[in-house]
Order: sequence, then structure tokens, then C-alpha cells
Amino acid sequence: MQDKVANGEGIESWQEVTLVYNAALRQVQTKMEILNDEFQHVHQYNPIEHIKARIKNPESIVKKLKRHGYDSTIENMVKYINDIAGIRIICSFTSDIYRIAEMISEQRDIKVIGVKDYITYPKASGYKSYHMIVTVPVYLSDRIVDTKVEIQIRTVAMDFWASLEHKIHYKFEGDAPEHIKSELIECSRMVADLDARMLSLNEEILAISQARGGDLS
Ligand code: 0O2
Repeated sequence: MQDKVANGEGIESWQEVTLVYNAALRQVQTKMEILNDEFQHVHQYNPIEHIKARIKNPESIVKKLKRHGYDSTIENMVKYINDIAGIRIICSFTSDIYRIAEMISEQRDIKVIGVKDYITYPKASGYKSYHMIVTVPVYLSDRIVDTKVEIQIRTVAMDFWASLEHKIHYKFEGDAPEHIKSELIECSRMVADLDARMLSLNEEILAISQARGGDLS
């Protein structure tokens, strides 16, 4: 029987970090694909548009450790950086976000250790997204490593906004001109409005479809 170790304990090199976090990433990605397939089977509808997965590059990890005042050690990476493994789930409608978050938290082998709901409480920049930090058990030959994965769930429109804002943030090293910042805030309002209108349109279409016996075509 393998011993269970907490949060990446025993990881000693960057190679081990990538091995374990890549395994965790693949597990969560596969789980999401299975849930999406099952949802399609039961409800004839896919809540997930697409999924992106990435391992944070070492430079960004070191930068983030520095930002938080920690030395660049493997131990600190594993302990303090929650998004070494990151999955982004993009969906069509805001309602899908909470549906997916609930499905994730109901998975027996996933432990939710933190949630940041930037949809109900957007950031001052206008950023909207639902973040979950979870752990999944990675089964190695001699131990089971509970490994953190950050899951970001957002709509296509929120993702479009966040990608551009991220680019601008990096371009101006976090100090973009005021008119660009306020234009971004205005765009985030438009994104929220678009998401709300698309959701209500979709609900209307579903209601009509149900009234016609399930087929709109
Ligand atoms: P990068 O360059 O994308 O990797 P914590 O996890 O609680 O210790 P953290 O990481 O600040 O602290 O938590 P948070 O707020 O959940 O942010 C995690 C990630 O979400 C960020 O990673 C970004 O990818 C994204 N994010 C957060 N705020 C914003 C924002 O205002 N705009 C955009 N575009 N993305 C955001 P990194 O490592 O900060 O950045």
C-alpha cells in the first residue's frame, strides 16, 4: 500500500514537479471531459466549450514567489504557488460555470481547498472568473501525492476580455495608462451585459423548444 503524503511533500526537483503536476493536470482534464460527455448524454447539451491546460513556466513561478516574499526553492513552489498546474474551462453561459463548479466539488477524489468567485465579486480591474484550488491524488509507485491544481472557469466572453487584459497588463508591467484601464472596465461591463443577454436568449430558446416537445428545428 502506498503512503499518502500531503501537498507535494517529497518533491525535490523541477523534473519531479513537472512529472507530478502534469499527472494531476491530465487527471483533472480527463475528469472534465468525462463529465462533459456524460452531461451531453443525459441532457443533450455540452456545458464545456473547451479546456486549456498548462504548467506554469519556472520564470513565472519564481516571479510570483518573489512577489510574495519567498525564496525560490522547490519547497516554497509546492507550498505557496497554487497554480503550478492550471486548467481553464471555457463555457458558453454564466449558469454553466456554477454547474461545472458543483460537478467538480462533488467528485469524490477531488478536494476543494479554496474558491474565489470573481464573478459575483469581480476584481477592480473588471476581471471575472470562478477560481477553484483543488487537490487530486497522484499515484506514484511508492506514494500518493495530493497535488494542487487551479481550475479557472469562465465564459467565452470573459475569457476574451481576460486574455487581452493579461496582454496589456504584461505590456505595461502592471501600469497601463488610465484611459486604457477605464476602457477595459467599460468593456468588462459590456461583457457582463452580453453574457446576461445571451443567457436569457438561451433560456427563451430552451423554453420554446420544450413547449414544442424538445425539437426547435
Ligand atoms: P499569470 O501570469 O496568469 O500566471 P493565490 O493563488 O491565492 O495565492 P493568486 O495567484 O494571485 O493568489 O490568486 P488569483 O487571484 O486566484 O489569481 C490566479 C490567476 O488568475 C492569476 O495568475 C491570473 O492568471 C488570473 N488572474 C487573476 N487576476 C487577474 C486579472 O485581474 N486579470 C487577468 N487577466 N487574469 C487574472 P498569476 O500568477 O497572477 O498570473
